[in-house]
Amino acid sequence: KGFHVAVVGATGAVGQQMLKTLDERNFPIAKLSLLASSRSAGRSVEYKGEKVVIQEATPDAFEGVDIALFSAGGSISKELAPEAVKRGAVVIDNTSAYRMDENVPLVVPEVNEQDIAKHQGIIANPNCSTIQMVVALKPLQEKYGLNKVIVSTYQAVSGAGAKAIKELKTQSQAILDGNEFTPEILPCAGDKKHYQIAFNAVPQIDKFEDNGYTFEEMKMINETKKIMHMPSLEVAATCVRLPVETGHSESVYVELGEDVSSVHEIKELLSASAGITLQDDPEHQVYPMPAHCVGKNDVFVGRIRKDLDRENAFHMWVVSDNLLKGAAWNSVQIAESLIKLGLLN
Ligand code: A2P
Ligand code: 11C
Repeated sequence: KGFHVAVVGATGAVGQQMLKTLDERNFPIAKLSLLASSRSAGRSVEYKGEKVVIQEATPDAFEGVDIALFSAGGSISKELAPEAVKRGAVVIDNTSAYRMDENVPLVVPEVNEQDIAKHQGIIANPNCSTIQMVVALKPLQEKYGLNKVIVSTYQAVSGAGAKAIKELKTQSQAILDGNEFTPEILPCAGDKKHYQIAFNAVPQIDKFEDNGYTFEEMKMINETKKIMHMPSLEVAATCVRLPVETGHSESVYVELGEDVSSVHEIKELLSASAGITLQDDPEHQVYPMPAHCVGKNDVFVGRIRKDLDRENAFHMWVVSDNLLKGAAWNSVQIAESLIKLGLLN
């Protein structure tokens, strides 16, 4: 049996990875609707060797759809996700539009798969930098308890979409050629000023909130508490954009509910946990790096070491492909869980 699947934002950086992931997983698709803006309507994209014509995303395009994977920006999700639900689809939304809504489960299958059962039509896929961190935190929470997390991120431009990838490339080339250029997209397409990303590090991802944190930082803080069912977990984040095309990296400081008996025990725990690959061998210079994680579904963890001052604290380095586990793969995993849990008609 197959399902009618719609991909909204099919031409985007995440949408393209969704198609690749659906294909690789051999997802049971009876019919595939690829939706984007009117600019792309009529163009065609290949799926499993067959041409699929892109349609404009309109309410009626969701007629008969069973599962709709949204990744076309928050305003499109706000406008069209309810229309899809009205027509009987289950929406898996990869934008921030509904994540903090009480009636919407926010799901990372390795962490809180059972929350899917509470859905009322929409299931939210968390922010990419949140997902890879909570995958690494979950086994620690279960075994030792968690008191506090402080994360600093080193994020790739593909998190900001296809236009940001292009900006990094053209800007890098302009600098190498000694040509002038005008930053237009990063750090945040909707903000007033734009800065050079090539050969730079920019401590702003998304807009600033009134408390001095950026929206990306607040997403990491609030989403982590919701996914882990730990409203009082102490979390702080600093999010930085780097001239990396794909693969977010994070330095994570963790305070556990008990003293760390040995780093070896933490390494064993993480390497045996779902969705995690441990790459941690300082003697042989083995640690995760974005260039090595691109195209892989797992979350890679390394550089695990005890804090030198606090007995219950340690540090780790967490890397993952932000377009896969951070977006497309996590969304398709949610869809697979829906089927596995018998939650699709
Ligand atoms: P399009 O290519 O037609 O503009 P990215 O995150 O890589 O920038 O991709 C954004 C995705 O969202 C693209 O697939 C884009 O389609 C889609 N999109 C943008 N605006 C709209 C819109 N008004 N309606 C439907 N899809 C949209
Ligand atoms: C970035 N984390 O790297 C963002 C992209 O809320 O789904 C993901 C935005 C989101 O720019």
